[in-house]
Amino acid sequence: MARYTLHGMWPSGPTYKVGLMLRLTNTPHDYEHVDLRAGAHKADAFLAKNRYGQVPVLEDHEQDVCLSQSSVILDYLADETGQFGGKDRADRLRAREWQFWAAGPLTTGIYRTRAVKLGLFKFPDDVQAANLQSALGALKELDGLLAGRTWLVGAGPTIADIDIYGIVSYSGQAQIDLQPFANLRKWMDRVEALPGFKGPTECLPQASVKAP
Ligand SMILES: N[C@@H](CCC(=O)N[C@@H](CS)C(=O)NCC(=O)O)C(=O)O
Repeated sequence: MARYTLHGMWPSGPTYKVGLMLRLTNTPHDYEHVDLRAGAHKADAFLAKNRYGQVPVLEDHEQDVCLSQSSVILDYLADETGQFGGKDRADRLRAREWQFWAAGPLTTGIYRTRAVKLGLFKFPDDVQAANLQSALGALKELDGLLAGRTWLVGAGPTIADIDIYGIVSYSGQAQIDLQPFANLRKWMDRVEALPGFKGPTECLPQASVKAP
């Protein structure tokens, strides 16, 4: 058995963030598909791993811990793998700032707009319009903050880049045009050039898989 098991579902953006981190750090792991449609995430066995009844969950069999919340999982894996954690504590705290920032209107705006476009959710028209405005406002802010920067924190890629890429990369499925955001598009190209990179539609298996 691999040290880690990622419990998730392939269309899930937060699961993708963790899958991407595991790929970029070349970390062997088992993958356990959680059938949300069948309610597997609300069954006692899953709730014992994650009280919130959501994917993703990362199980570390060596340390006997189960973690939820994709941003926390990335933080944990940065420590455990020694990769993408920044060069010092100040970098890590900056990365955490970005992750908390991204959990606001960027996440709500993009993921909810995408869910509507994919027919997974319905919102009243005014709520849908507000979600789109949230996404566009946050994307504009991000694009401005990326001016003159290669990565979000310091001189190299960190969990902040992986986390935020795992949100912004669903803009296409949300039918949000990134053309006006040139800094953002160049930064996305840099993330996509990292060794081991896989995009949101190819990173996660559609069924459970054991590590080779
Ligand atoms: N803040 C969480 C969000 C996780 C989340 O929303 N997961 C969704 C799938 S994308 C889920 O499990 N939804 C089922 C539910 O909430 O009942 C994270 O970043 O991990």
